[in-house]
Amino acid sequence: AEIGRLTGSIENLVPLTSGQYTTGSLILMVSYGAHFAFILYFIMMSFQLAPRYRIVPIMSALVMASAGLSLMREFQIWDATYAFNGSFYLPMAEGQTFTNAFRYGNWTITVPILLTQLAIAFALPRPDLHKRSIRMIIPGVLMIWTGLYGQFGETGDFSRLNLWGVISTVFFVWLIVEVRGVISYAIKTSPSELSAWPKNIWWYFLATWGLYPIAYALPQLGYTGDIVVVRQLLFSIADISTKLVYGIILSRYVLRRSALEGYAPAAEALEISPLGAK
Ligand code: RET
Repeated sequence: AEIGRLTGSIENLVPLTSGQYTTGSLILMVSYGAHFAFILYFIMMSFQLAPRYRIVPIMSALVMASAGLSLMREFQIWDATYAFNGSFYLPMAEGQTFTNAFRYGNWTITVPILLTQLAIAFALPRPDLHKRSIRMIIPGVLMIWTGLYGQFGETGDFSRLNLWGVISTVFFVWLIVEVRGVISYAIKTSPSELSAWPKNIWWYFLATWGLYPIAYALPQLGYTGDIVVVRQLLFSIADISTKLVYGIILSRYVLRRSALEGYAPAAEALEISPLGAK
């Protein structure tokens, strides 16, 4: 257990029952499977959109590939970390350790994409698009890196976890203010039929991005197998919500917007048979 503490992940400290081990494997497997499956969905979706919005689902496809690979890696190290001793799954039995740090590394790629995607979906004009995106990306990346550093403290006395958690939260609040700026622009400029969308996306953003700090803080409730599994579950729910479902929502928004702005997709996309059309 002393060596486990040095690894900075509670996964390396507690034995799991076979139910907990299998549930953890399942959660990670479903997560990467879902992300990979939706790559194709988002690519196909792009064909239905006006050219200026096509990049929105394409960015989701990139996020799916990147997150899918990272989650597959988490699945593999989960698998390699635990060894069955006849009654329990013991961590580090073969010297392999678990870490959630790869997740944070992956967010460094996906979070800037997700934020830029929002600004493009809401059709910010050029100079604003760049300025606003960068203003969201800077606090976003600082939030992740301070949290990455802090999460190694989850096996200590929690002072490092909490200090860097608070610093990261300051950047999160700054990010929220910047995102609100983009949402306010979208409320003003969305076609009136779609004016409810930015407001709903705002609440959806807060509810789903807010799951990550809960997962970060969870080890403070105790070093138990249930906490280990519940945290992987929370991360997975958050991942599927902030990337996959978020991508679907933004794609649906730009699909409607394409139509309202006069874009007519090709006949086959509307499922009109060339023979039936007069
Ligand atoms: C940390 C550290 C503790 C404090 C806060 C955090 C916030 C993390 C967030 C992450 C979002 C990640 C996304 C990934 C998608 O690929 C870093 C856990 C506030 C909000 C959306």
